[in-house]
Amino acid sequence: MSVIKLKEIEANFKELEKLREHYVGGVPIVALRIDGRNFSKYCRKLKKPFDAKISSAMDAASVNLLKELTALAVYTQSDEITVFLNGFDLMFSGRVNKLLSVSASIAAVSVERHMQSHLLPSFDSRIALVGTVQDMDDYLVWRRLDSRKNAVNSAAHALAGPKILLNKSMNERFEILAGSEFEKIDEGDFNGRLVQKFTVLNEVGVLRNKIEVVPATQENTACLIDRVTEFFENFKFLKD
Ligand SMILES: Nc1nc2c(ncn2[C@@H]2O[C@H](COP(=O)(O)OP(=O)(O)OP(=O)(O)O)[C@@H](O)[C@H]2O)c(=O)[nH]1
Ligand SMILES: [Mg+2]
Repeated sequence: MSVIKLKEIEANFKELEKLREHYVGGVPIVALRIDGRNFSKYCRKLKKPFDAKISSAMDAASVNLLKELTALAVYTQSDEITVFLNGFDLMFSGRVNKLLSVSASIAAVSVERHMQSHLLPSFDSRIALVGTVQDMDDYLVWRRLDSRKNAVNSAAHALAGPKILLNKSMNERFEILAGSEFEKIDEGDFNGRLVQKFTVLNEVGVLRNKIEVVPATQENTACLIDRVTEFFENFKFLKD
């Protein structure tokens, strides 16, 4: 094949790839939501309803995503992770394909490195232009409610089994937990967890980054939203 023909082929396929390339950005908050694929199978041998090892694997994956994607914050519950990004300063110039594929692969490698299951976990990843910091607050309300629903369902399922739960409302499922070891579900399992980065002064007066994983309680979520609001005030100031 001639060099000219090869160049033509290359240009053609590059153009076809470019047609499927999309870019995002232009709003304060962009979110990547990454979810374990078929995790009911991956977690089959784990403790029900809450397994500390898979939770810490999800936390480790969240920390890696926060670092690798220079995220504002990360939220995790069950087999899902939401990465909140600064929509004005996105990696890969906001290329959707890159953001989705890189985030899903970081999650899969991090989880398996922690679990050492010798299985093959994978994740899907989706992207949303969330909008303002207020919208990020609403997004967290939505995911935290989903976490509570998941937690109550899993605990009731582990206690009573699927047959008894048939046609039971959320409140009735909650009632099943009364008097059991799940009457008071751990805050991190109930609400999910927030992963956040702080800048702190160390003993010798040098600024250092510190990463913290905390339960996504109402109070911790409100603190995070305040911090992100402050971040954007300073970010605007730096840009002006
Ligand atoms: N045993 C155990 N399983 C867990 C734990 N956390 C998450 N899981 C499993 O992960 C699943 C997550 O739910 P989904 O994401 O809806 O289900 P999925 O099987 O991953 O299905 P797809 O996401 O559609 O591929 C739960 O149904 C559980 O089976 C845990 O702490 N212990
Ligand atoms: Mg899943």
